[in-house]
Amino acid sequence: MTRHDPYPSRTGGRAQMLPRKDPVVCSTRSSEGPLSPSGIEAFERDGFLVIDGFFDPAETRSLQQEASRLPETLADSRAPEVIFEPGGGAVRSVFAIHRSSTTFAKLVTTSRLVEAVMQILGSEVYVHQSRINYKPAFRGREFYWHSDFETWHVEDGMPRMRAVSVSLNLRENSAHNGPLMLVPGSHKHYISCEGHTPERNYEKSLREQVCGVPEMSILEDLVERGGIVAPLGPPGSVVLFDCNTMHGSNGNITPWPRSNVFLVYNSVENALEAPYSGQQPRPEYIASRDFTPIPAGA
Ligand code: 6CS
Ligand code: FE
Repeated sequence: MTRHDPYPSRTGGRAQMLPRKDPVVCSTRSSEGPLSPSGIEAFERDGFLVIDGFFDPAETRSLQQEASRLPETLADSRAPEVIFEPGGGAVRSVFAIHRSSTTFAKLVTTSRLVEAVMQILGSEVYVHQSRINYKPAFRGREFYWHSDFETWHVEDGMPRMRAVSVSLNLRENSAHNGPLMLVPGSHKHYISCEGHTPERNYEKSLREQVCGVPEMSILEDLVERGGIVAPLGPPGSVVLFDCNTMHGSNGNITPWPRSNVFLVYNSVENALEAPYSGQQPRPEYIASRDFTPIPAGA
């Protein structure tokens, strides 16, 4: 029997905008946790919430140091978790940082972070993915517009929209160095993409995304409705965003790196299944299949 796909994409059909079928905030715990009612309301409406000064300067500095050290310890061994910029030697991303570093292992269990995510998702959570995006000075390339959920559904078998991403600034995000841009309200639509997923797509997509890219007329429509927001701010600020919020970022030709830590929490009630592409699952360092909940209050 073929499995019903609530969010078809890259199935050879035409690009289209479909309605979201899942709640953005699960009401069961939405009043219990560190987020205020207006914060929850903004997250539900816009698909993201910015919290300035979430980590203090000392905490952020130690995370920044660990982030600069990480590629040196891993790059020599040609670890697959280290992704390089297209056509260059600069490190673009390092994946599974909570597995290779005790500092980041501790970071993912930060209780006020986990509690905020649990408040939104209404259940216990586990870490689906973690990475640092370095967006290096002069050579950091763009991240084209995409919904993370579209990839996680098609390539990792994430069944429903019930995951939250955390982007933590390790460096100042200014208007110049390719800050994260989000489209408010876009999370309420599922953008089904054209084409089919090539085998081992991640070997290319993590450097430059070609597949799972929304059609331009649909992007135009989303931006006409919601506009574009680029939260700017000093190191230590955090953006919580829904797994289906349309986002991207420009390249960085400035002398200032725009590094950020990216952590994805998925509901334990939304554990990964077989990828909807029908292909082999992506490796564990990109999409974890260890669904052990993070202990609350760690
Ligand atoms: O393929 C992925 O899972 C990742 N790719 C992008 C461009 N963003 C989210 C996610 O980290
Ligand atoms: Fe993304």
